[in-house]
Amino acid sequence: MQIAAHVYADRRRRLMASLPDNSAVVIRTGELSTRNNDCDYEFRPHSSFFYLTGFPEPSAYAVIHPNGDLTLITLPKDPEKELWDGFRFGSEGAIEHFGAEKAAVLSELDCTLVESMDGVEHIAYLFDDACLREKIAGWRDTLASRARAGAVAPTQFINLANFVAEMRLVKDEHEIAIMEKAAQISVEAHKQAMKSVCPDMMEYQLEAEINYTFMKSGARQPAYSNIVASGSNACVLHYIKNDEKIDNGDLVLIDAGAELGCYAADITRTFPANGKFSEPQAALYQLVLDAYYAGLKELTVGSPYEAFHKTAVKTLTQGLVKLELLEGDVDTLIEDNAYRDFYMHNTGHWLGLDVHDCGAYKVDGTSRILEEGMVLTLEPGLYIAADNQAVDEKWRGIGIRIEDDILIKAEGPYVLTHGLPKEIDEIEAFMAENN
Ligand SMILES: [Mn+2]
Repeated sequence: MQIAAHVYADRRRRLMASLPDNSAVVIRTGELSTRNNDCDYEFRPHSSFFYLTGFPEPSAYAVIHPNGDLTLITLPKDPEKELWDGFRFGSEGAIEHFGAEKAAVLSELDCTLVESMDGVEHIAYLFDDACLREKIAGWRDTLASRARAGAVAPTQFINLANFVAEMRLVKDEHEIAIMEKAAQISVEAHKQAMKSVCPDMMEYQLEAEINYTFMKSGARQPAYSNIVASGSNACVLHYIKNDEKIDNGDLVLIDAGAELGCYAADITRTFPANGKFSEPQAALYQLVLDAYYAGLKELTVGSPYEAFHKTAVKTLTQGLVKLELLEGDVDTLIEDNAYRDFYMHNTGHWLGLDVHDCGAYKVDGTSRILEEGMVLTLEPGLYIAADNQAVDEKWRGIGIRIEDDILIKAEGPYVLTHGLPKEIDEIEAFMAENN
């Protein structure tokens, strides 16, 4: 699923319209990174670079000129290198397939950028790219040193981050189509895990079912490191070792999503290794599910971003009091963050090219208002540490999270990750039938 070159051109036009007059954008995708010795990790483009160009190769730079034209600076065509490492588009390919008006190769980077920046007042780049910052300073110095020859160096530097983030926050129809596909591949993977789990298998053996389904379904890799956490490992929020044995009676928490066309899905399900929730597991699970539904209701156009988290926290705190895991007045407990012993993360995050996608959560100090086309996760959870002596023994070591990907639509929240069991009886019936 590829997005057509004219869609990227339109994004560049909109970006330039949001920047001051006589601005140019400079952005790079980054380099291959070494795993060990002469082995590299597979390259994955920088998300904002990819969003603006669609160009997939490492080491590339892009300049968007004040008139909206694109110059791509890429690795050169090189038959010897391509024999070993694979195809490169080169300058001709950059123009033909990616809509660049001009192209250059990396050996021409400095002269191309000095020429591009001459006479441009504002340079917009990502301030967190320290390597690019240093290069831009060098190109500026070169122009300044040529002032008597008529060169004009830029005087203003703008952080590109917020401008691109505002655009990436609202997904277009092409992005939504890819994200729903990534979501549905991930749904299949979680179903496959529920079908395949059995006590005594290793967590990574269950993870294999996830990766197998991603790849078989057309997604080359996960969007982030899979979490397959059995028993109290589920209380470690970013548990990715996945190397322990799944015990009979454990809950298994799987947080895994496929990446497709550089877009992420992000799903968590928690289910019993033996197909049947114990009573305390079911009580906590139902509470998390109640918080999920309470949060879902707040995911509507015009609602402030913070509303669904607040609602989820309220539901969880009420339930924790009812289950006698907390004691006291609900509002006071919320004010005192008492729930944080059991619920220490937020109820969601933006989702897109990055699993924790860009986009400010607050605007002018207040919570952002949800708009049609925004995509976020809804992921309430509860985590009772195995060594928590303050609670009844039956709760200890239970970790639960339920996470779906939600598209904000005019008619209400749309669950991109639809079709994956999450009710207790639904999960138990699905596992009884398929496991
Ligand atoms: Mn998430």
